[in-house]
This record gives sequence, C-alpha cells and structure tokens, in this order.
Amino acid sequence: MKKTILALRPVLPDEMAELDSHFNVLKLWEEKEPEEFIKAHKNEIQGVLSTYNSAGVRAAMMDALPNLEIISQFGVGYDNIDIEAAESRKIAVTNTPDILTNDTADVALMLLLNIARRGVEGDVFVRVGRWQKGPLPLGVCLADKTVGIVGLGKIGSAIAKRCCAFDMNVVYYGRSEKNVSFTYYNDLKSMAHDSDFLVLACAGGPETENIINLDILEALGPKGFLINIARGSVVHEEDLLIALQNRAIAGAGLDVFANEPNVPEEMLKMDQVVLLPHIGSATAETRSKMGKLVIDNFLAHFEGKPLLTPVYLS
Ligand code: 8YV
Repeated sequence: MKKTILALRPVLPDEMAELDSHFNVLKLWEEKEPEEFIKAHKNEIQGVLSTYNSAGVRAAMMDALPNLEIISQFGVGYDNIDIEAAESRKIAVTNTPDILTNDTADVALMLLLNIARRGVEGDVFVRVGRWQKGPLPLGVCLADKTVGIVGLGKIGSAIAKRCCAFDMNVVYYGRSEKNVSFTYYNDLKSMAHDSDFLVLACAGGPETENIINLDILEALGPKGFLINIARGSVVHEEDLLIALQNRAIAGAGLDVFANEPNVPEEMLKMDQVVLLPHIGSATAETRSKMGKLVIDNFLAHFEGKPLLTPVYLS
C-alpha cells in the first residue's frame, strides 16, 4: 500500500507527478480548511513535504501527526522546522543542499553587480526616456573592493570564488576559522567596518537572528552596501530601514525579507535598493533537482535505506 505524504506546498509539475506515482499525496494548499484536513488524515500521514515558503513543521504539528516518520524539506535552509522536536520524536529530517549552491551564489553576485553598477536602475532609466536628458549617475567599481562574507559555508564559498573572479578582496566572518586563504574576522563589527560590501550567506535560525543591526550597519558605513541572500531574520529590518533612510549605508541588495512575501512599504520607494522575490534557487534545473532529492529521501526512508541528505542537530 502507498504511504501517505502531506505536501505543504507543491514542487514542480514533473516532480509532483513522480511523487504522486510513489505515494498517496495530500495537497494541503488545495484545502480550504487546512487544520481540519490535517485532523481528518492525522493517522495516515507518515511523511511531510515542507518548503521554506510554507509554515514549516513545528512541534505542535509533529504532535498532531502521531505516525509521522520523516520531514523532507524542499530547500537547504530548515529554520522553519523544529529539528530538536523532530529528533526527540525520532522523526527524520532531510534537506536539499549542494544542488542550489551555484544558483544562490549567482543571485548574490547579481545583486552585488546591480547595486554597484546600477543595473536595474539603468534599465528603468532607459525605458522611461531619462537617458535623453542626461547620463545615469556613476556606479561603484568592484575590483579591489573588500567583500565581507558572513558565513563561509558552501554558498558563502561559491560567492567568494565569484568575487575573486571580479578581482575583489574577500574576507569572512563565521563561527570558526577555516583552512582558506581569505582573512578571517571573529568580530562581525570589525569586518563590517573594513568591508565595502557585506554579504550575508549564513544559516537562519535563533543563532543568527538580527545579527545585522544598526551598530553593524553604521560600521559598514555610508559607502558600504549590504547584500542578503541568506534569511530575512538575519537582519533587523527596522534598523536596516533607518540605516537606508539616514544614508548610514549606501544601499542594499536583498533577496530575502523578514516577512515574505511582504516587503516594508518604505523600501519600495527607495532607489538605493535592489529587491528580489527570494529567487536564490529559482531556476528550472535546480528546482527540478531539489524536487527529485525530496522524493529520493522519502523513497530511501520508506525502503529502509540510508537517507541521502539527512539533517541533524548541530
Ligand atoms: C527555498 C531556500 O527552498 O533553499 C533554501 O533554503 O530558501 C529556497 O531555495 C525555495 O524558495 C522554495 O521554498
């Protein structure tokens, strides 16, 4: 008999069809009364397919699903899943690392280039006919500038590699020093002070919540730019607004926000920001690979094989 999976959000159509072929899939986003629906099916559900843009899986949901065995997250970040609660209930958790590293690093560089060289602004400038009235204000050169990366994990390292190709000087801050040639800072404020671009590539969750506050942004300074492809929770969004309004920093390139898909109203009116709708992993190829890995983790689990990409408490 097919196992029952509760999918909180859909994956791409091909992977959705594959998932349907292996499992009895309950599609929560199609339900008008999701809580009632979960209650009605609580005993059947053995797996949950979770995504970052869903409510995630907290202890209360785990308790509501007495036969839940595995949560397979469509994404590398899993700050919307209570890992401790899952471990204590012996519920397995998996994610989709590695396959989205390059795409996410590309988005960081897209933001960096656009904010420094006024790419998005230049496009609008041409379209609305302002070119005929004079040139676009000058941008900022990337070569020889210092980029401070917060979190030199896989995505942070892929960003560093790309920044090196642009002849930038790479430094980093994180929990521990790594065996790399880039300069390590164990103090975030000092690194922000020495950086022209502060790029956030760390994991979300309580450990990094609001680590970018007004103090750090003021250290980055009026010529500095903030780039965030990590999680909105890493930045104190009110402080960022103040820093942008007061020109305490030069600008920001943001792919993630505190309350997605909502972006602070004031930011929408600013021309010193580039705003993207959380597209780090959003390519057809990568989203398809992510969907396949989600399915393969479910299959491995239910066939009693080792999980491909398990997540454990660090
Ligand atoms: C989302 C992400 O998973 O991988 C992550 O951690 O934030 C993204 O790739 C994606 O937007 C689907 O929810």
